[in-house]
Amino acid sequence: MKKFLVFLAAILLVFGVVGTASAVPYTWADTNDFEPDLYVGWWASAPYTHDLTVVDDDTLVAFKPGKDIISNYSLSVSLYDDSGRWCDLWEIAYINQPGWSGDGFYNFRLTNQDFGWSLAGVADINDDGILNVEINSWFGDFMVDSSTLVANGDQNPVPEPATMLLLGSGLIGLAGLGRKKFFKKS
Ligand SMILES: [Ca+2]
Ligand SMILES: [Ca+2]
Ligand SMILES: [Ca+2]
Ligand SMILES: [Ca+2]
Repeated sequence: MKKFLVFLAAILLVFGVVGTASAVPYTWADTNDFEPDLYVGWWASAPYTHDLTVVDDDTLVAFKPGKDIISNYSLSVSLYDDSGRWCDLWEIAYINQPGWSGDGFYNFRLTNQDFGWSLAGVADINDDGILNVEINSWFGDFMVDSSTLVANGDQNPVPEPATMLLLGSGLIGLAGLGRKKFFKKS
């Protein structure tokens, strides 16, 4: 029985080694540069998405939901006051992502501002490669110039036939070894 457990552990080890060897750290990015910029009116909200499954640059690789894994990300947005409108007092813009830890108020003295990430946001991206964001006006009206999502994680390519063959023959070899030792003892 003990031998059998060692044999079982060896199989798990083979699977584990193959699994970690194929994962490659990768950073996905998506920028929405709104043209024209989005106008957010008083107490209105502008929902939009960052889709990592589609890339517009051939040098980048698309995110594959269910295969690739995101571990964290950062969301950077660029807002500015529409000014020129006669009733402008000040603006309060709230950046709303899934969860709460990546949410926050925008500082209009900046040209762009980084917001953190949340576990719910990570789950949202891992689910389908798409992050849902909403920019709410708590007071005033303003423009959304652009938004950038940068996500860090691991790329897990599909195991190649050669790898599968190697894994298969390794398992058969292990099985043979295990049985031989198992029967010698008993
Ligand atoms: Ca939120
Ligand atoms: Ca999603
Ligand atoms: Ca305004
Ligand atoms: Ca823009």
